[in-house]
Amino acid sequence: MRKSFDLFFVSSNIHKYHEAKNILDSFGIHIGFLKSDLDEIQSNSLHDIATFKATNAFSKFKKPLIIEDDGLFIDDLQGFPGPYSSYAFKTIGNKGILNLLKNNRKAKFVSIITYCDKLNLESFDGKLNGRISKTEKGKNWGYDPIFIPNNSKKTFAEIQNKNKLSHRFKALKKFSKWYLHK
Ligand code: ITT
Repeated sequence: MRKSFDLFFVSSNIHKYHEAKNILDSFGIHIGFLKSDLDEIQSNSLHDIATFKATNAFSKFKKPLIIEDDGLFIDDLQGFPGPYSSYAFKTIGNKGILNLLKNNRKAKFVSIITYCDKLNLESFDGKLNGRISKTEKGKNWGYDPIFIPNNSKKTFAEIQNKNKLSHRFKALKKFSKWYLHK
């Protein structure tokens, strides 16, 4: 029998869902997945993009849901790819990013989680500082093989505890606190 859920994660990206599910399970919140390629507005603000995505998803599915918008912001590239992280990954990829960098390798990952239901529209952010590695290390999705979180020598793709410290974990922790008391 199909399990029924009170909350759904809407995304085209199954990796984001798997990580969000793992994190939210640890807070006692169980989510279903609605795979959908949501329209995105072009904006320099992850928050505005996330709000648009969430309201759009709610008008499509009419169920309580969360969406996530992420960006990798690289200091030496004035914050690029930022809100364009998905497009940059699909076009120039990790090799293209590595080719653009010289000495300053500081970067941060940002996640915005937006919840939407009939009555609420709420966003929660998570930020994680780190740096871009000199070469790709380890195998995992997206920018994981080139992002080294602060206080680590290993990339996200090489560490075991990504879901305990990531930008996604931080945003979902704030969300969980709110959701469980709403
Ligand atoms: P949606 O359908 O949910 O929008 P998406 O993949 O397009 O899926 P984003 O617009 O949030 O999602 O794109 C952010 C991109 O940043 C994403 O495609 C990955 O390439 C990258 N990214 C985000 N979080 C990451 C993580 O934890 N590890 C590696 N790469 C990540």
